[in-house]
Amino acid sequence: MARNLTVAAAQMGPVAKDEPKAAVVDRLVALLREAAGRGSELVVFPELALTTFFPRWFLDDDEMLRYFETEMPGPETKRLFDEAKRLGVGFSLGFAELHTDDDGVTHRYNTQVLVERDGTEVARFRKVHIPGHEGNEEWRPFQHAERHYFEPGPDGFGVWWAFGGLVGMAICNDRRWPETYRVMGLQGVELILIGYNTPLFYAPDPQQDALAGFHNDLVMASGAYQNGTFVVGVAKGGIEEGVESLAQSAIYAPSGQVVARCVTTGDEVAVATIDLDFTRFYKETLFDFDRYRMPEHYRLITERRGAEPPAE
Ligand code: ING
Repeated sequence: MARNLTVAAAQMGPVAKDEPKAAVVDRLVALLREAAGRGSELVVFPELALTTFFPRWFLDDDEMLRYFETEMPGPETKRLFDEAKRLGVGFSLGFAELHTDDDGVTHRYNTQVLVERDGTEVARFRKVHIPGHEGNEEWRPFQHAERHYFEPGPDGFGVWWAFGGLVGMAICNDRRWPETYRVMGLQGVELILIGYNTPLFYAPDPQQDALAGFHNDLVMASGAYQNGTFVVGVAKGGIEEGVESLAQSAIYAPSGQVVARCVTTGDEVAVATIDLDFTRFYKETLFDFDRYRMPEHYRLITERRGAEPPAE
């Protein structure tokens, strides 16, 4: 019996530094409505979807805080939540979160929220791998100062029953690390939702620039294949405040194949109806963890890996 789910990659083009949040929310609502009109039940928005990618500058606290949300939904984003509920569509949304914990400590996270079709919040994921640098590095044509703005999420990678299956989340740089997929794979994940903002110029090693699209597909397709899960990767792309970022949002099957892909660098919806039971063709054959990768195998592999080099 198929467990069909129609998902949409809701890619965004650039968000200008001074673009009013109301105008950005208008764009998100338009993408949501287009996706719903094409039968989507779950719409995936990019990382930091509400604002320009502000870590490209080194801002002082006052300037920075304008880009953070103290509540989600808040006064400016509530209409996105209301419209999704009215349409009976769920979504995931990336945003900069100012969170005060039970001890009264305020944290700054790069966050993605998952909302079900009835409007209930399923979960919040806070980005684990915070890339870039902490200080203002004058040698760079633009900053990637995420480590100045965000602290790593404290909860790692979880999975949740939603949309008829086991759903997990990751954000941008998380998608490059194998642990991201494996930790969720070991929890049986069937669908991973990822937003990203990826500049095409990588200052520490510009040789990688020409491989940006290849590396993007490589990590999400292999993460999908090696863990028997669907992966949805959604960009905020195009030339944003003078910085060109990768688009190429796509939906990947557990086979590693691309099921649907955006073809522009702007606001664009790519939709696919996926069968979550298709994951079983990989989870119950090639990648049957219980059969082929028992816990003791990990001990053997790690013990061998620690071997010392032979004495000179
Ligand atoms: N962005 C980038 C990413 O991992 C980056 C950081 C840029 C890595 C360019 C490599 C090359 O896609 C975020 N926001 O994590």
